[in-house]
Amino acid sequence: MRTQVAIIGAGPAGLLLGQLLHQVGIDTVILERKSRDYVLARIRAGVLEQGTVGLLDQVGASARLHAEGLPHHGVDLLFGEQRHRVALDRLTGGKHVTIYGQTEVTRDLMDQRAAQGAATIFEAEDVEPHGFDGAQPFVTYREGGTSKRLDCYVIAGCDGYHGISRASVPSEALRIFERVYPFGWLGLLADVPPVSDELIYARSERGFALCSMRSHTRSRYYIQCRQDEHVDDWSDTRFWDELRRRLDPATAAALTTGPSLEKSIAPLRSFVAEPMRFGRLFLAGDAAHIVPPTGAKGLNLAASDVHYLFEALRELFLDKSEAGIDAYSHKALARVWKAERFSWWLTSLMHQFPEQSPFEQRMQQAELDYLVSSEHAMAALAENYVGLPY
Ligand code: FAS
Ligand code: PHB
Repeated sequence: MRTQVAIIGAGPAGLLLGQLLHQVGIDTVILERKSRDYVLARIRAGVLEQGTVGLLDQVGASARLHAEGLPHHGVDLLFGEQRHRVALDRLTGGKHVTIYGQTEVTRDLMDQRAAQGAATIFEAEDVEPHGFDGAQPFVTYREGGTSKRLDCYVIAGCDGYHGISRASVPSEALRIFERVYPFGWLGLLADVPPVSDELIYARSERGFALCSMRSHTRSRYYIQCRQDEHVDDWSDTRFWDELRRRLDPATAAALTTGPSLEKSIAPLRSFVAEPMRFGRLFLAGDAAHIVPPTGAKGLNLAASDVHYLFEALRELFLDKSEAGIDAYSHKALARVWKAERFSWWLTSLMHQFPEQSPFEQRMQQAELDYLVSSEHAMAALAENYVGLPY
């Protein structure tokens, strides 16, 4: 089999890239190691920047998002039992974010791709990129036990942090930058109404908590937990009790609890692999970088990478110019590092660090007090939260 662009991974990055390329007549095949249902069962991000919404508009996969997504014009910071609203729209000249689960973004893109007859091979086993340092790259894989080969002109590695693409690059060609945080996030999804109309990021002596949502009837909550915690040690009751302890009394009293639909623990790390291009292999999304979810940047960075990569590949195939692909890594990394900084900063500000000195505790508190007392500081937070320009 032959295609122009072989895409490894059917997460948001791979699917969005596939649809952008398909729309301008560039042939793609997506190879995904899991089943469609497995991919859709993952509970991940919930906040979309306007740039991400714009890309979904561009590929015509945003009808449900506009019908069901929730525009949010502010977020709350909670500390010292006080809630402080960050007025995103007022501080950014009218920008906002949209609450719409990554699961639904993935579903919409999968459904559109299937309806348009573009090729996605699910449950592709042992996917492996080859020859990307030369002019005839190809990908091997097994489908239903049969070994197959996909010849292509370019390979897009959209296979996430644990994928094969970055792992296939010689280690001497990679520069890795990483910070692993000494805690994780225990997340719970439940069909209960959200405790507030907007998200609440809470810093308490017991640890961080986040009150988020998927709709007016489905809530998503997180509490900071130790790295060595096991989700089986957290009954729903224990989770709800701990969440209440990390909120102010009025918010805790307003909390509606119920049985969990999903509960999981995610590790937190900041990670960047440079560069994001190796000959004819291009990395996009979590395959190249990871952010702690505090800043709601993971999914949105995947989208901006895909925007840059799509423009580069369109130039390559339609204008026969390599200027775009030569500039891709530098252009994508410029935005990646700004989002890494914001995510690291907000994580460092809002979480309890086990080895934190009393001085560092005071620095956190002073920074929060300064933040909510300064229009300029709040504007800086807001412009990063809604998403820096592409
Ligand atoms: P993805 O990991 O989503 O997709 C990669 C795809 O490649 C997967 O479907 C995988 O099955 C496939 N794949 C992997 N190896 C392969 C191989 N060898 N062959 C073929 N296919 C292969 N971000 C937020 O903004 N907010 C959050 O709350 C949040 N929570 C998260 C919780 C968890 C547990 C994780 C892991 C991430 C979370 N993220 C969150 C970040 C997340 O949303 C990512 O940024 C987003 O999924 C990035 O999309 P992709 O780059 O497409 O990678
Ligand atoms: C979520 O709803 O899953 C979510 C929202 C905001 C974040 C992280 C996760 O910063």
